[in-house]
Amino acid sequence: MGGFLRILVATTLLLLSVYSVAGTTRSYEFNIQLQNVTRLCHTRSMVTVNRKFPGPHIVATEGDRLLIKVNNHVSNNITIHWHGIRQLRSGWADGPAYITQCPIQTGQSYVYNYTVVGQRGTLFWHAHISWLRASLYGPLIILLKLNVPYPFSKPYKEVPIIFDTFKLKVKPGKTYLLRLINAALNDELFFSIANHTLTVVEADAIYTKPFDTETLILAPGQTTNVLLKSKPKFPGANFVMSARPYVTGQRTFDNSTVAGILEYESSIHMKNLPLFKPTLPSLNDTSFVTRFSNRLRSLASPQFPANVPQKIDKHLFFTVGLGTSPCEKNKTCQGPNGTRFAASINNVSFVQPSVALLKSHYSDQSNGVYSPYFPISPLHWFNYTGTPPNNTFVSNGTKLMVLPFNTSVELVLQDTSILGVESHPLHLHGFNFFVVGQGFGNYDPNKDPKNFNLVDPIERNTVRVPTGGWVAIRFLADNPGLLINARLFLSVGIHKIYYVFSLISFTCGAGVWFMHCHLEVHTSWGLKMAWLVLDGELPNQKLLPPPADLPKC
Ligand SMILES: *[C@@H]1O[C@H](CO)[C@@H](O)[C@H](O)[C@H]1NC(C)=O
Ligand SMILES: *[C@@H]1O[C@H](CO)[C@@H](O)[C@H](O)[C@H]1NC(C)=O
Ligand SMILES: *[C@@H]1O[C@H](CO)[C@@H](O)[C@H](O)[C@H]1NC(C)=O
Ligand SMILES: *[C@@H]1O[C@H](CO)[C@@H](O)[C@H](O)[C@H]1NC(C)=O
Ligand SMILES: *[C@@H]1O[C@H](CO)[C@@H](O)[C@H](O)[C@H]1NC(C)=O
Ligand SMILES: *[C@@H]1O[C@H](CO)[C@@H](O)[C@H](O)[C@H]1NC(C)=O
Ligand SMILES: *[C@@H]1O[C@H](CO)[C@@H](O)[C@H](O)[C@H]1NC(C)=O
Ligand SMILES: *[C@@H]1O[C@H](CO)[C@@H](O)[C@H](O)[C@H]1NC(C)=O
Ligand SMILES: *[C@@H]1O[C@H](CO)[C@@H](O)[C@H](O)[C@H]1NC(C)=O
Ligand SMILES: *[C@@H]1O[C@H](CO)[C@@H](O)[C@H](O)[C@H]1NC(C)=O
Ligand SMILES: *[C@@H]1O[C@H](CO)[C@@H](O)[C@H](O)[C@H]1NC(C)=O
Ligand SMILES: *[C@@H]1O[C@H](CO)[C@@H](O)[C@H](O)[C@H]1NC(C)=O
Ligand SMILES: [Cu+2]
Repeated sequence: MGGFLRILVATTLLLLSVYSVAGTTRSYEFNIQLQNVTRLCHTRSMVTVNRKFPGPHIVATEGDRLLIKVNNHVSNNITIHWHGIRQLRSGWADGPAYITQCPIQTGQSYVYNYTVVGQRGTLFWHAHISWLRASLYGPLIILLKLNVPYPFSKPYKEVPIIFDTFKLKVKPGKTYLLRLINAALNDELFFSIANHTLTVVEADAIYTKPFDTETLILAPGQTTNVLLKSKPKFPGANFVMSARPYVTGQRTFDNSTVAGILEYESSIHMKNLPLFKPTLPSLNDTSFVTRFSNRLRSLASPQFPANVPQKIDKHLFFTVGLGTSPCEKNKTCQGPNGTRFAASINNVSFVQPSVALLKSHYSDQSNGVYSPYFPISPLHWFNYTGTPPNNTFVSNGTKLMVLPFNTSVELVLQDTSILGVESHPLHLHGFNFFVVGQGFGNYDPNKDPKNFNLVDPIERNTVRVPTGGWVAIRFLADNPGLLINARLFLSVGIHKIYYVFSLISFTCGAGVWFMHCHLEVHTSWGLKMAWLVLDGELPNQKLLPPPADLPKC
């Protein structure tokens, strides 16, 4: 990456100015403070944003720049992640601690500065360091540009629902858009409203082909927009809205049912109305979950196309699952036979570095911080979902998968049976991906690709690796970079070609994008890795320089 002269052909400089005319700047201030919060009869002191729990709503319109100033007034280190935001060229604002930034330490501030490009819908924000997202989270809602309609009829009202606090009062004969966010630490959730059918229209801020269902399933990190049509007339009843976990592995879980109430507004005040409760699938109803996942399809309309990569440059196969590490001396560990619980991807349990990976790459100081050789497949074949190997130990390291700009990737994520099969919601930062196939047992590279959906697969940022199964995803590694809208390009009619002579200095940009299980317990055991996507050739395919206030380690 030394200093040498490169000749670049750039056809896009003018386009950049076309893009930058859009949007306004919206500023928010997050004061990280302790607050006593009472939940389920217990008062606890919690780390909060602006003494609110859940935290404030961030609302932006597609094309806006967001400036969110985070002031840390607590003793914990803090970072905030904008879950699902692509962060084109602004990787410094992504948030995972020691991946794209050092933590904001006590008394320090950092301004997250990014533009929302080509995205609209429901996302959320949360802390991305240790377990702090337990209390630091809130909705992030991207509104459509003025005069751009929804691809479904306009709802009467929109309601964000994060499962711990929800009460809903509706009028008869109206359509409501519910923005459902699963911000739980460790629980996938079923959700249902008694006597009401819901129409799914969006998942992870991507429009879906609408479909009706009584029950939804959301993994931690997933969001879903649904339309709720209220009954045409006052029903003379109240309806329970329930959320309850879907459980696969053997670990302990919170088996309680969170309930809210759907009430109808009425001119007459009525007491002792009957209360109806929904019937939820059983805690381990994997066949419901599979059917539901298979029904999710991208809208794939001319306006909102599904640009599924058709030609693949890089085929990758990652096992994901649990394992063990030796217990440190003089410690007691909870794992089997006195070992320590661990989790890994391709048998590499991620070791968190003590400096931020993005900065160490950018300043060419990555020696000894990470290895660029993340394995493209497991080192040894084993029957991934059959009888597990006797040796459950994992290896460990800080390894990155390096991709040249614009690599099209197909990644198969395979669950393992080591210490038991379990569903793992994998979240990829910096990208949406298409879920082209899934199944149970071991992935078969000869048979399974024949059944891939390359037409209208669901596009999302978090996908469940089925318990004892596999999922195949595809994405284009175009980040850092700016999406070039070809139609806009033609309609604006710019045909100038710029020859840019640029001296590449000793610094070199990239995107460093975290990928991890969104069950916090598995992340803490090491079920995580990072991708390093190199800058492209064009000026607008490069990471911008780090902001001056980027925290230091
Ligand atoms: C929380 O409650 C404790 C005990 O009542 C009190 O000492 C503390 O000042 C309270 N903290 C806040 C931030 O209100
Ligand atoms: C936000 O980032 C943009 C693009 O790098 C920059 O021009 C602008 O000055 C930044 N704003 C603040 C307040 O840091
Ligand atoms: C709600 O559903 C229950 C069970 O299916 C049914 O018995 C009841 O009549 C329904 N009530 C209303 C108000 O729709
Ligand atoms: C939830 O777990 C507790 C304790 O393990 C148990 O007593 C209770 O029966 C469980 N409840 C349900 C609904 O499974
Ligand atoms: C689900 O749980 C029930 C009750 O605990 C059990 O009888 C059943 O075998 C389980 N099903 C699966 C597929 O694990
Ligand atoms: C472990 O504990 C023993 C006895 O308490 C002590 O002598 C020894 O130094 C400890 N070892 C380490 C590595 O801390
Ligand atoms: C624990 O030890 C027993 C006996 O040595 C062995 O059979 C078993 O496989 C071990 N379990 C794990 C998870 O290593
Ligand atoms: C893997 O294990 C499963 C379940 O025990 C078994 O049905 C299958 O035949 C095994 N596959 C291979 C290739 O050994
Ligand atoms: C595990 O250990 C048992 C007993 O030592 C042995 O019979 C078996 O073949 C081993 N399994 C594997 C997969 O290596
Ligand atoms: C994982 O790596 C450890 C340490 O190198 C090794 O002992 C173990 O056999 C490996 N497991 C698998 C499934 O490859
Ligand atoms: C990495 O693996 C080695 C060898 O098993 C172990 O001693 C060490 O504690 C592990 N490091 C971490 C951070 O888990
Ligand atoms: C906070 O982060 C800094 C920089 O990485 C680190 O040196 C320090 O130990 C951390 N403090 C806590 C309480 O984790
Ligand atoms: Cu997991």
